[in-house]
Amino acid sequence: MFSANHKQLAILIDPHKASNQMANLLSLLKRQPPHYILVGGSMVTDTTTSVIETIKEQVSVPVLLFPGSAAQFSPAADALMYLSLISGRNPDYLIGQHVQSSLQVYKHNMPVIPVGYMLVESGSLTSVQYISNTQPVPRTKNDIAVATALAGQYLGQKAIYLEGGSGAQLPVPLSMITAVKAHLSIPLIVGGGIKTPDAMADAFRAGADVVVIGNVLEENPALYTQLFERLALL
Ligand code: 1GP
Repeated sequence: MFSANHKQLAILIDPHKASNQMANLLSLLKRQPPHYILVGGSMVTDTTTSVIETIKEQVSVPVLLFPGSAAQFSPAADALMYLSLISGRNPDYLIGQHVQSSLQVYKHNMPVIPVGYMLVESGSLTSVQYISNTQPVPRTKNDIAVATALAGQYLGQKAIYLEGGSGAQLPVPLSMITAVKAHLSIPLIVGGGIKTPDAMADAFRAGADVVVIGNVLEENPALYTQLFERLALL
């Protein structure tokens, strides 16, 4: 699904925070669709399926579940990002949540994309760090990031996600993106704290195959048009 051959933009919608702004954002996404829409977040909500259905009524792109836990499974999505939190040492996010959701995946014949998910220190404590009870990779330790990403690839992950955390103060360091990308043969996803077209372009130039943007569009949906137009110039 994800490609290491061309630059792709993914928009993250957190159903827990979905507000009136979502309608504005969806009308922009309908006009100029991104490559993917991710749906998920740290909190469980009963609106995940209805948010996915609303998105799918309006925008014809793959909608991928990006769950914070097994409880966020929804059969309405097109595929499930099966995240292993490989930067952490919490077995619940390495196998426990997967065991809880796998029978649902089977029952609904849901396509899964195994993703090695790596939290990277981003200036302050993030929700995902707090909720997952794991330590992020230190932002100056590119060697640890590379070793972790390679381990994920060798374990069979189909993509690596370098994550600063939603609303991160600082995005993933560009030198870390470049170092990790240089060692991988699977696609590299980067997200967390990317708030401007320039920051998106920098992440792509550093080596990201997919850039994920969420939080800033909840505050300012109109920024999407600038992101889309900037992507076309890369
Ligand atoms: C979070 O990487 C995504 O999981 C997107 O982050 O919400 O900060 O854009 P933002």
